[in-house]
Amino acid sequence: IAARRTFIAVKPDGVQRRRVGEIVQRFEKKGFKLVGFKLMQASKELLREHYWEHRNRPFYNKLVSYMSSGPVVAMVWQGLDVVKTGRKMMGQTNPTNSLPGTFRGDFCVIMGKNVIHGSDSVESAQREISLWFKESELCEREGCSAKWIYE
Ligand code: DAT
Ligand code: MG
Repeated sequence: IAARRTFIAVKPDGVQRRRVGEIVQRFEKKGFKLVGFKLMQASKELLREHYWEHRNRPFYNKLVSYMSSGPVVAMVWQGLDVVKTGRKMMGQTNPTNSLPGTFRGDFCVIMGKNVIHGSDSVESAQREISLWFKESELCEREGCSAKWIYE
């Protein structure tokens, strides 16, 4: 079941620009299940760890500052192939290359303020979920609509 979970975060610009509702709505409409959700001011320490793979990139410090410039909404979504589909729903890293219909294609213009984060693989999803959430904060439950979404 862990392979069916992804970590999604609405970045500070997305929260300030009131895109939380629509992002949640699109994941819900698609058929994914919300199992974790919190509004929080992320510490630089957490963000440095979160973006550890980019630690040697020139944009790393700016990225960590941007991500700590206001609260983020951290979420865990569950469903079949949710990591891959979540990335498709997000669009490309650079909003210029993101198609309309994707969050980045619809909501933003530059890479440095690209509204949303989503795990890029099942392994990063597992790492990011355990970094941002305690096990007790995740609500596993039987979804009443599952039989209408899955065979
Ligand atoms: P993604 O968020 O699509 O997974 P990533 O993991 O490669 O992209 O990079 C993390 C974030 O860092 C990305 O959302 C925006 C920023 N970023 C990436 N590449 C950048 C670059 N070349 N210049 C400035 N910011 C960049
Ligand atoms: Mg990434």
